[in-house]
Amino acid sequence: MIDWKHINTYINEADSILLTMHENPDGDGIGCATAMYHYLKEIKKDCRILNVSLLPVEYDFLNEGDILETYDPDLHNVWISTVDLAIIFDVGDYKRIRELKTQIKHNNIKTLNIDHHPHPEDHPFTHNVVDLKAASTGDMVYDYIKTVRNGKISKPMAEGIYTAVMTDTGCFRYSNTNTHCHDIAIECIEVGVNTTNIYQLIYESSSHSRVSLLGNILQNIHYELDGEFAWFIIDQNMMSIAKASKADVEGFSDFVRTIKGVEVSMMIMENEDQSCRLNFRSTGKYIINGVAVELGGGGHKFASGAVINNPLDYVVKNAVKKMKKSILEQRTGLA
Ligand SMILES: [Mn+2]
Repeated sequence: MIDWKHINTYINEADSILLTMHENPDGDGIGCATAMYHYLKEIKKDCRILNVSLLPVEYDFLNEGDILETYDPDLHNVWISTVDLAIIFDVGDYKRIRELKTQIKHNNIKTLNIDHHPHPEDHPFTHNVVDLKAASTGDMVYDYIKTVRNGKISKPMAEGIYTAVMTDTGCFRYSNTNTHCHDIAIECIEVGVNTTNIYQLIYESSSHSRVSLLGNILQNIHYELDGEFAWFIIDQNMMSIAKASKADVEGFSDFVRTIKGVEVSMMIMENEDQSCRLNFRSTGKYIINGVAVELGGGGHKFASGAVINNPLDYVVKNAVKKMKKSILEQRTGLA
């Protein structure tokens, strides 16, 4: 059990608090940050949410009052120099906050990591709060707020928490979904969160570019190991033909994983700078974060990823080979 009362002392001691989450943030990171922001404002803390990436448009509804800011050294470095504590949500790997990490170090700011991804024993944080069993980091932020604050959570907090839990459980469908997720959802509905609206804003707002890119990908899925392993490539050429942006590919690996017979899906995406982003999803039969770690990334047992500074051809060959080997080894273990 996490001792949230004790963790609260770190937050109480700080007057000025920076909230952040991994680059290319998803609903969990964004929802945690806004929920915590509304709580910290309520207890009169000086606080700001900064992220190195632009906010994906589908999460605009959480950005009332422009509280989700994209980090800009000219705009923010003076304020950051006054910060006492940085709370980092859902980061998975500390380097994924990019330049903010440099600023935090430069200003000697204490860090509180709140995450449901594994971190090494020799983690770089002042305080490391990890719950691997939590379906989302949003579950943890909810637990914190419920411990330190009386009554039901407020609606602005609930909108962030609901978004976090909904997106990280694939709308309460993935194997990580538990009674706690549903209990949280009940409270969110009770305080007035419009769950249908949030669902539609996030999942029923595909751009034409996204659909066009998806169409291209679906024509070119590679099936291996009797169809249990499905992988696909997105290169820069496909991106430009579809006029797609990075945010347009979110959820593609989840989609490919839903194909009948597929146990593991893998996306290999070529970034603008020629590095490659890998995404792995598993239905639960095979553990896939081992391969992600081998390739320099990390994540959960059944949802993980990596960024590799190698050309696409090399990454495809290497990642496909490693994943096939891992699945075959696990098959032997299962037999
Ligand atoms: Mn998460």
